[in-house]
Amino acid sequence: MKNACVLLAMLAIVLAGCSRDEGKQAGQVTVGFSQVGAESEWRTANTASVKSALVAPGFDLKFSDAQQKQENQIKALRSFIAQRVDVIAFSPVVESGWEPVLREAKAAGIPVVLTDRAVKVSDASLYASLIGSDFIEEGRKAGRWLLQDSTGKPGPIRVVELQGTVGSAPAIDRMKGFHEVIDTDPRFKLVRSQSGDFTRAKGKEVMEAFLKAEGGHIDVLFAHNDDMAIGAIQAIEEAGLTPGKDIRIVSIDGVRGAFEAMKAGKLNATIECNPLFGAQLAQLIRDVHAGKPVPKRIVVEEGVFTQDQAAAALPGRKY
Ligand code: GYE
Repeated sequence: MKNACVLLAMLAIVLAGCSRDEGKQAGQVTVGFSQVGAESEWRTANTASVKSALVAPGFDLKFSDAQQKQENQIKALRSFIAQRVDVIAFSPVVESGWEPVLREAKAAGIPVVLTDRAVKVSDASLYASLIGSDFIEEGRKAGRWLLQDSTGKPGPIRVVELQGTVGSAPAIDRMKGFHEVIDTDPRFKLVRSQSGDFTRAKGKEVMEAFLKAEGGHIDVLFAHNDDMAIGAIQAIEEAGLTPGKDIRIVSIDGVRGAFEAMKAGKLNATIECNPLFGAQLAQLIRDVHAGKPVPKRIVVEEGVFTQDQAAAALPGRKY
């Protein structure tokens, strides 16, 4: 079979029928990567970063998009196990419900690397490492920015919150970090908090409902990502209010759209969440595959940006 394949290649005939191993280059690591979806600008940048790092000849990447559904991710993971990839990497859409499939991977001897989002499992040996941001700290940074920006302002300060995907690590942790900070100041009143699933369309829809329910009496919006904030900005404008002034807005990610909104005075601050860890992930996968010891947690470094910095920072932004 192998000789037959070589012959076919020499004759420039399509290599249909040859198995993966026969086509694989020596030392190449086959990686099954299951991505959350394409719900946000952040995710698009993350996918591009991962895809550009996991390339031949070092890697053979099998990429699967779960369209924000856990059942799709579980199916993808099972198919990676059946194909006997060398390493599985995935960004889990939600935190819970992974134990059975992770046990299957472990039984098959396939190491798993988590990217971006965490899982809740009782046995930490079910994954090798998690590379991604500290979402609790991001929530705290948003809270600290709000406290500082509210210096001298009288209470009550009416806050609404657009949460990310229900049950996802960033939604749970950002909420936790933010409340940890603002709950120390009795001027802040959380009047509404609901999921906008990390998308612009839902962010707009939920903000419309908030504005209606509160008769426009909202002072601050905290959105768990920039895309939802951008959707909400539209809803605020359509309601005849001025985003960034009538309603101060802080969100998370630091995508280009957020910098543009800040430059236009419509968004007040964004907390950076860096999606460009493809190269670091590639190294991590190589190490895991080689059986080297790796840190259980790799935290991506990030900052805070405000309106006054937006115009200067925008040209240098890479996502
Ligand atoms: O903030 C959001 C995306 O998991 C950090 O998911 C990621 C989040 C990011 O949809 O925009």
